[in-house]
Amino acid sequence: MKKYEHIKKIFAMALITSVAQFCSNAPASVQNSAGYTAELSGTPSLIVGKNVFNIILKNNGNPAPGVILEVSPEMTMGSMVHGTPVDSVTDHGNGSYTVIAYMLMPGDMDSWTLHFHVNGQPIDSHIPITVTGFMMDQATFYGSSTNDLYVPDAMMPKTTAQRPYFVFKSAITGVVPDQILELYVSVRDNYMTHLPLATETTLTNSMGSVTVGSVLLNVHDANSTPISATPVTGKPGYYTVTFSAVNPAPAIGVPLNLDLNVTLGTVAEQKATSTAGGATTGMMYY
Ligand SMILES: [Cu+2]
Repeated sequence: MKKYEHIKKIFAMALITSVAQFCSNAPASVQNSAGYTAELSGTPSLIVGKNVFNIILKNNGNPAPGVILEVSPEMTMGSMVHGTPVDSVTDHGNGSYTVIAYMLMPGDMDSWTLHFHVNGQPIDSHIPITVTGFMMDQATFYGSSTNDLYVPDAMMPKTTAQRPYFVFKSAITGVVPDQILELYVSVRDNYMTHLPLATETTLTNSMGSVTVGSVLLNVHDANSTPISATPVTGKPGYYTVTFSAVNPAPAIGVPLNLDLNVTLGTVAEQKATSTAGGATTGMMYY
């Protein structure tokens, strides 16, 4: 699939997601995409952070390529349900679809489940999954400006909260000291919808919507020198940092420090590591 088609698809899926959310609470109006079934290919070990896995989609038992497949990992925490960032779903043309999803937190099969939509309609298949790993496998930041007050649950539009931003490792390439770290940064639009954080991403807030004007992500090297990450062209939400003898990478498993500055509309803000404000340097395992 060509890159731009891929990106168009992600935006199409985002629209479908927002429609589907309203439908899911009104069972009488839900049309199922009958006949479709989804299953996991193999038994992937899913972790907090980046996951790449394959879904086999069938229609009445036959491979079902060529549809818009939306994959939604959902976590149930008490009375609250939330999703997680899904970067892409790639159709291989033979009924197999590769999913890149970033899991926010660990959980057992009672808490995490994969749900699916085909061409915007839910299907009956859902797959309980187990996610291992640690909260420190990602870094979380929060906004506090009025522009960053968002509506977590579309069914409760009067309830607002401070918007979270999530940073994940995507890839580490090259040999020490010339290593390139690729990060994926996602921002929550509501509990179920997460978007890549990039210039011109439009977010829903308590006043309507607001557009990301700029993103500055600093990654601290082993000497605590901040290096500003570079957005990856054509891959919204992805940023790279180049370590070198001058800017050495931390050792694997040692915390990586970062800070995140985002302009929403015209309001620039350095994001904090808790909703109470204060600390601005986030931490995750390298
Ligand atoms: Cu959770």
